[in-house]
Amino acid sequence: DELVDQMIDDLYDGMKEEIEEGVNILLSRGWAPYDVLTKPLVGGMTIVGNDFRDGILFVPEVLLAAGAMKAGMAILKPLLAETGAPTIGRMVIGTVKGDIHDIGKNLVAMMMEGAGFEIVDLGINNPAEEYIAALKEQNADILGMSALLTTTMPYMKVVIDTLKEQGIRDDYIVLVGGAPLNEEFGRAIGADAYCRDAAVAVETAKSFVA
Ligand code: B1M
Repeated sequence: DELVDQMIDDLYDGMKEEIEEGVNILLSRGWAPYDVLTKPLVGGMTIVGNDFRDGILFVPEVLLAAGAMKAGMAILKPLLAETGAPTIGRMVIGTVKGDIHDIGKNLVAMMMEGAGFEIVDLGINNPAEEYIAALKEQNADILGMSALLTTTMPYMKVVIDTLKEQGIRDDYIVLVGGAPLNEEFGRAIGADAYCRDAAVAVETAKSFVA
């Protein structure tokens, strides 16, 4: 699709308005919101990530791309959350301490909301105390943690260990996700499940609360 290719280029170049326009055009052509999210937006961000890794793009450019991605997501959010599903559980979600990546976490929050979960979004850079206070205050069922850096993902274990020390680990379903994680890591730190992407997070959360 020509427009999708154009949007991938526009995302790469951080062209916020063009992304908004492209999202609206795809929707008007009858595209499902989830496909608009995954093909041009997540697809574009994958290319940005590769070039960032390879030293072709730098933080300022990546921030612009992230801004364009967020603008597109803002249009899709109400559509993804529009299922009218009854509330099936409450999740506290946030990115771990030391980590400021929030696009993936926002996407998970959005899709979970669409599936009927109530979401308490703690944002980025969360210490264990922050998660735990929110879990208690909000009487949540699920804890979701996101990490995008190999240097911050071990902090997830700190949070789980703190829950254990307080004797409340088993009061919550703990789901973890983020690009550098895998199944084995999830098991090793004592999470209930690793979620590869937002759709898997929804399915996994549903399977636990059902
Ligand atoms: Co950063 N960054 N970044 N970055 N960045 C990565 C992660 C990196 C892989 C890029 C690279 O080198 N290829 C690399 C990490 C390398 C490593 O750890 N081994 C990296 C680096 C090094 C850094 C800095 C250290 C760079 C620097 O300053 N020198 C710095 C760190 C700052 C910090 O956090 N302390 C940094 C900064 C930034 C920006 C600020 C410029 C920007 C973030 C903007 C923002 O988030 N608001 C940024 C971005 C955008 C990226 C990449 C390009 C894209 C991340 C993203 O949004 N992906 C990323 C490269 C990459 O991942 N390929 C990169 C799209 C998103 C939809 O996917 O987040 O994976 P993702 O989420 C998925 C799944 O992982 C899963 O579901 C989501 C949806 O399907 N998931 C969950 C995620 N969280 C979940 C939680 C769940 C369940 C599933 O809970 C239940």
